[in-house]
This record gives sequence, C-alpha cells and structure tokens, in this order.
Amino acid sequence: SAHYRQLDPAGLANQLAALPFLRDRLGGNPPDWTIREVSDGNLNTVWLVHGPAGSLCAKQSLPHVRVDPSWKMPLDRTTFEAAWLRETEAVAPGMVPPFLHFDPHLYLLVTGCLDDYVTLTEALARGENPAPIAREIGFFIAQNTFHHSFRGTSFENMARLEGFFSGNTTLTRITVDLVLTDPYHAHPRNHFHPALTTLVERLHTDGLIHGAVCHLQERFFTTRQALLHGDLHSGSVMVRNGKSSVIDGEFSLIGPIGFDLGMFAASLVLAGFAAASEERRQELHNSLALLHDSFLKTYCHEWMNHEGAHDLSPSFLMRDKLEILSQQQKRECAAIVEDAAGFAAMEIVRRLTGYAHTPHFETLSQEASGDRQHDALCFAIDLLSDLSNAAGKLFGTGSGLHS
Ligand code: SR1
Ligand code: MG
Repeated sequence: SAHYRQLDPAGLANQLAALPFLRDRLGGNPPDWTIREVSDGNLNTVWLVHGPAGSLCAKQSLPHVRVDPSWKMPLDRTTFEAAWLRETEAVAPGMVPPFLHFDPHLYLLVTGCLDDYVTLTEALARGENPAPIAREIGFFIAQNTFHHSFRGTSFENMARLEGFFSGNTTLTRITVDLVLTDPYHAHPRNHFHPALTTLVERLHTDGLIHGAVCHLQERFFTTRQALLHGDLHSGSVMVRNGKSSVIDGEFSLIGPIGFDLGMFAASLVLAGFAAASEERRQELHNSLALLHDSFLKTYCHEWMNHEGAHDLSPSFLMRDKLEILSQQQKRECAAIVEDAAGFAAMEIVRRLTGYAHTPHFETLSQEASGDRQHDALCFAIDLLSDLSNAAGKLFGTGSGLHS
C-alpha cells in the first residue's frame, strides 16, 4: 500500500490520537502515554500502550519476517488476523482480546491489552498447573471450530469464510513449507541438536513416515471443515491466574479441526519432555487427556444442542433418532481426533528439526536438552509410524505418554 510505513512509538501515538474512541480509552494526551515494544513472535511488531484511563495493544505487519529481515513477506497477515478476531469473539466471547480497530493501509491492528498476562510457554516454564488451561483451550477449539463449520453455521456463511480466508496464502505457504514439508527432506532452513542426527535421517528417508506425512498433507488441504486459528502453539495463548486468551490468528484458514487441536497438544507434549522433574512431566502429559475430553464434550454438546437457523443442525434433522445421530457424531469426532494426533506429531517434528523451534528446551544443559529432544522426537516418529493408534497414545486411551 502506498500509505504504508513502519511505525515507531511516536508514529503509533499519532495514529491512536487521531481516533477519538482510542484516545478516550487511553485518556489524557500522547505525552501521558507509555508505549512499550513487546514483540515476541517471529513476524510482527507489537506494542503495549498505557494511558491514565486505560490500555491497548497494537500490532503492525512488517514487510519481512521480524526475526529474519532478509525473508521478505507481503503485509496482509494482519488483515486476516483482524478478520479472525472478529469472527472468533462472536463465538468464544472473553477468550480472545477485544477487537478495537484495524487500519488496512498501515496493516495496524489494535486490540484490548492483556495486562499482566504471560505466554503459556512462559507460564508452563514457571510451573503453572496445565490442567485448567488444557480444559479451556479444549473448550475454545470446540466452540470456535463448531460454530465456524457447516454444522454450526449456514453453508452460505461457510462459503463466505472460505472465500475470504483462502486468500491467506502468504502464511499458509509458511505452514506448508515449515510444518508440512521441510522437516522431511534436507533443507537449508532446518537445524537440530546433534543428538537427533540419526532420527532426522529417518525423517528424510523412512517410507512409513513419508506415507503418514502424505496422508496428513491431503487432510490439511482437502478437509474444508472449519475456520481454524492455524498456529495454536503455546506462544499463541496468553494466561493469567489460570485464565487464557488466544492471540495471533494471522495464520487463520479453513482446514481440518484436528490441525488446531494437534498443534496445541504438541505444545503440551514438548513442555512435558522438557520438564524439570518426572512428576512435572506426568502433570503436563496427563493434561492431554483433559484437552481431549474438554474438546469432545463441548463439541458434542454443541453438535447435539445447536439450534441454528439452517437445515444441517443435527438436532433439527433427527431429533428423535438419537442412536443414529450418536453413531454419526462418533465417526466425525474420531476423524478429528485421529487428524489431531497426526498433526501433533508433525508439529513436534518441526519444532525440533525445522526452522522455528520451541523454547521449551532452552533452560536445559546441552546434554540434557539433546536427551529430552531425542525422547520427544522418538515419540513423534512412533505416532507417524502407526497413525491408526496415534490418538490413543497421545490422548491417553492407549499406552503412550500417560501414567
Ligand atoms: C517465519 S514464521 C515461523 C513460525 O512462526 C509462527 O508463529 C508460525 O508458527 C511459523 O511457522
Ligand atoms: Mg504468532
């Protein structure tokens, strides 16, 4: 856009001051405001702004990847994040920061500020109990995906969502490369701990693993199931006192529900393998069953009870045929959970061997980090090598992670 320029704190203050409702929210005048840059993710600049009356959060796209300015990138990601946020706050109110403003020329998104929240990655490293968060995110994924699927909204609305979000090709390309492809062949962006060398060779050559990856690539592109967050790792969840708020919907797209569920599950798996004690590892890995149960309970409840003003709501279609309804629901849910286990494995693989790693292992010694990453990668390879039993091993209904 001809009007785009990278903002600095003074430029941001001018933009906010020009919008009366944002100026009122902050109170006072720009000299009374403190603006703190808190950019943490890989892609954008983020500031927290505090004034005498209130606060807000501002996020601007950069024309490149923030952590690698040589990697050029179109600016449109905040457009998709703004749209995702507005869709999501309508179906999961209070579980995302409130949308306040979007400037389509500056690619500047303004939301409510999550004062005193920290990323879930940081909270888990500090020893926070994962159980309430796993339950909340299971609930969140179910609400957000069900009500943005053909069962929870009209197919006309789904067509609108699909038309818009299929335009998010820039960030979907990143997912295609970094999650779905690069870790399975030698690529200059890949890097990994030397303790993983033999396993990485397997990732590059093993036919069983490549068969599973091909299947999951097919699920990713042909399962037009719901509007997804698209990057739901522990850095996309902010927490405070056991409450969570989901941010960073810039990777949003229409795809398989299991992609969101699996990516979040992978964060819990990785945090567990990096844990300081066996007890803590078990606590983190046991929370996967809570995530799974909370997702399914909410999803099935919405499925059975939704009274949408359209003809594909199951309760409307077959209200008195509960047995048939429940069989169909079981089939749909089993497919979601199977997808989730496969995508969780792919997310673990790429966070250990691809471009963008997880910070969970950073506090360990080099040797301990290698050992734990090796265990985590073995687990992911085991899931990919036996996809039909992967859901049980991940979520606790089969022998796997759980005690
Ligand atoms: C170049 S972006 C790398 C990663 O950061 C984002 O949060 C996504 O997870 C992406 O894959
Ligand atoms: Mg992000």
